Amino acid sequence: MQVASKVMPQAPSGEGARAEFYSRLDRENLTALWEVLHALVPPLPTPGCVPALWKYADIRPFIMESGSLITAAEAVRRVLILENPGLRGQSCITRSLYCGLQLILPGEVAPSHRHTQSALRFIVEGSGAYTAVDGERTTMRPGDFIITPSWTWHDHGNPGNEPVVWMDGLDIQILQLFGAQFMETFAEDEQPVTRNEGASYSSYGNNLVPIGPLPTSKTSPIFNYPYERSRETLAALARNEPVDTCHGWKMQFINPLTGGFAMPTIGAFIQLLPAAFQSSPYRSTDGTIYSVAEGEGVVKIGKEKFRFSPRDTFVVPSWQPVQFESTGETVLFSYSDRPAQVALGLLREQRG
Ligand code: 1HN
Repeated sequence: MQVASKVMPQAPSGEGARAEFYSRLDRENLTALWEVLHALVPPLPTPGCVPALWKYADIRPFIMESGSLITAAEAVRRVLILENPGLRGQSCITRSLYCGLQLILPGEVAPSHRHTQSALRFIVEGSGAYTAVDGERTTMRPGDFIITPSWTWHDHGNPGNEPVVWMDGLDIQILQLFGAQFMETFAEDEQPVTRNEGASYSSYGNNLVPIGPLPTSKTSPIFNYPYERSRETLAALARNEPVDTCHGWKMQFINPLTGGFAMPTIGAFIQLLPAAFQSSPYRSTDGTIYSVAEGEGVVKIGKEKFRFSPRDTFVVPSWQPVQFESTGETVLFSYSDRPAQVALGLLREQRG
C-alpha cells in the first residue's frame, strides 16, 4: 500500500533561475504558459479596441484633399482607413473588422477586381456613382446599404457630377485570421454590364423568389438595399410597434432566401431612435461600427460620451455598454461580426 508522501513541494526556484530557463526555452520557440495564461483566457473580453468617434466635419477635408493628391485609378481604391486608436497600424476599427471612407470623383473609375474578403458599403455623401457586382450596376444614393459578396468582380464609377463618399466595411481581419485571402485583378478596368440595373432587386427584393434553381451563395442575392425602403420601413415600424428601450426600432438586413444575415461574416442593421429618446444600456460581444444617417445626439460608450451628427462614424468595442440620447429623430446604420459569432456559438448580449 502506498502512503501519501509528507514531503513538501519543492520551494520555487528563484527569479534568476526562471529567467535563465525562459531564455533557453525562447531559443527553441517555446514559451511558458503560466506566464501568459491569464492574458490568454481573461475573465472578460479585452478587445484592444477603444471607443472612438470620427466627426465627418473634421475628416471630410482630408478625404477631399486625397482627391487632389491621387486618382482613383492610381490608388485602386481611394480610401482613408478609420483606425481604432487602440489598434493603430493594424488597418482595423475592431480586431475583426475594417472600416474606411472611400471617395470617387466625377469621371473616375475604380478598377475591377475580386477578393475573398466580403465588403459592405454605406453611402455617406453624394449621388450618381455606381458600383458593379458580377455584371450588374447599381446607383449609389445616401443611406443605401450595398454588398459586394466574397469573390465577386466589382468596380465603381462616377458618371455623375458630384463627389461621392461611402463607408466601406470589410471582414479583412477575419480572413487574415483564417489565412483565406485571395485576390485577382480583372483584365479591363470595367467589367462588362450583362444585367439590367435593378434586376437582382426585382427578383429577390419583393417577397417573391423566382421558382428554382435559386442561388446557393452564402450572401444575399440583393446587393443594394435602398435607403428609401429602409427609412419607410422604420417609419412604419415606429407607427405600429412599441419602441425597444435599448435599441429604439432596430432592423437587421436579411438574405431573403434564408431570413438570416445578408452576409456570412458581417451583420448590418438600421435603427430609428425617436426624438428625445434615452436608451437603456446594452452590451454585446460583437464590437459594432455605426454611421449616423440622420439626427443628432450623444452616445455613451463605456465611460466615454461623444456628441454625434449626421455622417459621423463611431465604434462600440465588444462588451462595452452603449447608451443613446437623441436630440431629434435619429437613424443609425451599424455593422458587426455578429453572424460569425452566432455561427460559432459565441455571441453574448446583456440588456440594462
Ligand atoms: C476594396 O476592394 C474596396 O472594392 C474597398 O471598394 C476597400 C479595403 C481593403 C481591400 C480591398 C472596394 C478595400 C478593398
